[in-house]
Amino acid sequence: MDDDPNCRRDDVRTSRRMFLTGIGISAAALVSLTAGQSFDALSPLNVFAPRRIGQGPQSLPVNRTALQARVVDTATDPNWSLSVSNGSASRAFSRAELLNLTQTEAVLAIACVEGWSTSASWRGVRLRELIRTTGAPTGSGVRIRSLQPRGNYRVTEMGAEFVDDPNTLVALELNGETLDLDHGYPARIIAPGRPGVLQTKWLDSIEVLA
Ligand SMILES: Nc1nc2c(c(=O)[nH]1)N[C@H]1C(S)=C(S)[C@@H](COP(=O)(O)O)O[C@H]1N2
Ligand SMILES: [Mo]
Repeated sequence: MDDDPNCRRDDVRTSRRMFLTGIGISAAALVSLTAGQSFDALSPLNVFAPRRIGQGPQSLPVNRTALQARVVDTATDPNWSLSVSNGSASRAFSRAELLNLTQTEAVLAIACVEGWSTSASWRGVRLRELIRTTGAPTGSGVRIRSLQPRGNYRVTEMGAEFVDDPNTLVALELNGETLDLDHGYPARIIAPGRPGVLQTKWLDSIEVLA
């Protein structure tokens, strides 16, 4: 039976067809992944690769790099701190101080309108616990600012339903490592069920809304 030549030919044809189908699928996936990209003159070599799923740092795509967002200097400043304020009550947390607070881990997806969605393991401080240090009660909304000097995603607001979610984090680590600069180092927001555009990277301040 094993030596039946017809049988072998069939097997060869079948696997060749499967192989070609596989190529068709990956080419289509690549086109749909890259179709919405804009090519930034700032980093002509770096724009294509990072957005392919799994090809960015820490196995996660990057929509806008730290270089493109012009945050490299401010985000790597050793004197960086995250300002958390609630009216006149205000505190500043260095990265080391944030790491000293209770850390929570959550597997959450980033879903970008450009057409990709990737899950990752995030670790950091619960947003609701962080704002509690300024006396903010549950049910508070916040305004979140990025270090990014300009652009659409530098300021976002988050309603209490997301702030109070125990998996909404000020993330400091991604997939078991220090957050990569392109993923929002020194700290970023990650919350369940929010569009990617609201998962603010390179945090500067969090302000409790009255
Ligand atoms: N400050 C800032 N945060 C940002 C963005 C940005 O351009 N600036 N892009 C957002 C968008 S559109 C997405 S999809 C996610 C992508 O996160 P990642 O690059 O870590 O994968 O970050 C979000 N956070
Ligand atoms: Mo996005």
